[in-house]
Amino acid sequence: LNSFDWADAFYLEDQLTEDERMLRDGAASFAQDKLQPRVVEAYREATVAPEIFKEMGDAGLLGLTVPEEYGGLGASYVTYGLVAREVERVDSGYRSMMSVQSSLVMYPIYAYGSEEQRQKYLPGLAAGDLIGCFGLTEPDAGSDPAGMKTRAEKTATGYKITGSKMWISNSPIADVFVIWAKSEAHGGKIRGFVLEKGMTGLSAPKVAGKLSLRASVTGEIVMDGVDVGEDALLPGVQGLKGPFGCLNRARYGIAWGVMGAAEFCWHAARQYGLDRKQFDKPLAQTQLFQLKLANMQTEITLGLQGALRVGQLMDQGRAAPEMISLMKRNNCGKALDIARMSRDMHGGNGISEDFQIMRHMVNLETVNTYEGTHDVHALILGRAQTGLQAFF
Ligand code: TGC
Ligand code: FAD
Repeated sequence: LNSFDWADAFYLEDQLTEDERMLRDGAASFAQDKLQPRVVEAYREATVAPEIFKEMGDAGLLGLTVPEEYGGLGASYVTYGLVAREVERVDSGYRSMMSVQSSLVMYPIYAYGSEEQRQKYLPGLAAGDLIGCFGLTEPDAGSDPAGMKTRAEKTATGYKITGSKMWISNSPIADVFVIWAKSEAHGGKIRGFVLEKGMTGLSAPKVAGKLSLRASVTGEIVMDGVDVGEDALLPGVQGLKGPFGCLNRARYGIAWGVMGAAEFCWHAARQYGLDRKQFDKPLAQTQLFQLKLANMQTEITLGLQGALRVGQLMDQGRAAPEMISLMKRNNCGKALDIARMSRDMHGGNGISEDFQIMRHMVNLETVNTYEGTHDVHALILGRAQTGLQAFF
């Protein structure tokens, strides 16, 4: 009989290259040594911790897929996913900090930016000396970003940008703001601009009262007639496919990341069930407990395998956005179910910060919502198979 590894049912390890395993192991050590010891307090206190970017940069975790000449590692998308899984095994907020910087700030500057913009920003962002944020969502334009009101008006030397963005990860501590606005000079098309902290009219107040993703700071971006030069425009893209090109990458990373959070919750439930006795036997010896563990193992095994497949297709340049919607939606929804189940299986201890399950559970509520809600991704998949769009 072939052996069965309960924690790696389909031998995911065998399907990775040596480089992928090596970079993954480095990220796992970083996450456990540097992030895990601070997360419980950081979450409770909602600590703003800009120094984490520098630590991530030193560990080589920022802009992994960006070529080495700009400070990245030129690594595969599979590696990027594996790293997201290790960081989110600790906390979704830390993975969020990393994925915004990598997929939503470095990627558009690399893919759509001029050579000057690449040279100016990418090395500092890769090192974590600069912190980036990505402003697409607005108070009245979330699932429907085409409804954005932010405008770029042409001036003699560049543009004047007016509008406000809402729910922006990292914005209160950001140095570099990639923002999306409708540009009258380009027929009202959506264009990307790179703004910098300290520009007149630019501010980024923190969103207070967040009960989820508390280890990652979230803010607004207020642009009150911010004057920028022509050099702030990202020249290489126009239309919604600009921001969506970035979202494809971040959503893909999330599909892996949430499996890390789910694995944490699953392993914790298994161990708790082995350790805790009720009615004179371990909880893990009851049928209901084992059914829940089997469901968790099944969903995580399938979720990881699907994420790996999409990553390999991305590395081959063959991934379609719908594949990413399928995995982002499935894995976020399943991870949230698993976290809720694990919370229940821990009984009263499940609500304690010490057991860390409820933190993951509450974080996953955000992850299921941002980067396209669970239902919005269903509509993307529904449209792809019927040819009928049901958004409006
Ligand atoms: P639609 O007509 O479908 O498309 C408009 C144009 O965009 C192109 N496009 C894509 N291009 C590349 N990749 C994709 N995934 C693309 N999806 C669409 C499309 O080809 C078209 O191009 P063109 O040249 O023909 O104009 O647009 P729609 O307005 O009907 O869109 C509907 C919908 C629902 C699919 C879309 O708007 C959507 O996905 N909404 C969700 C919004 C969202 O995901 N927001 C995320 C904000 S960022 C964030 O949450 C960061 S959290 C990060 C963290 O902390 O980790
Ligand atoms: P809405 O779009 O108003 O949706 C509300 C509900 O209606 C959802 O259940 C949704 O599924 C449903 N719904 C919407 N449209 C339809 C429809 N046509 N049919 C059926 N149901 C529908 N954005 C950024 O740009 N940058 C960031 O860095 C960023 N970070 C974030 C960090 C956090 C902590 C959070 C919470 C959000 C962040 N976001 C960011 C914003 C995020 O992407 C949006 O919250 C998300 O896209 C949903 O938009 P909304 O909140 O306006 O909800």
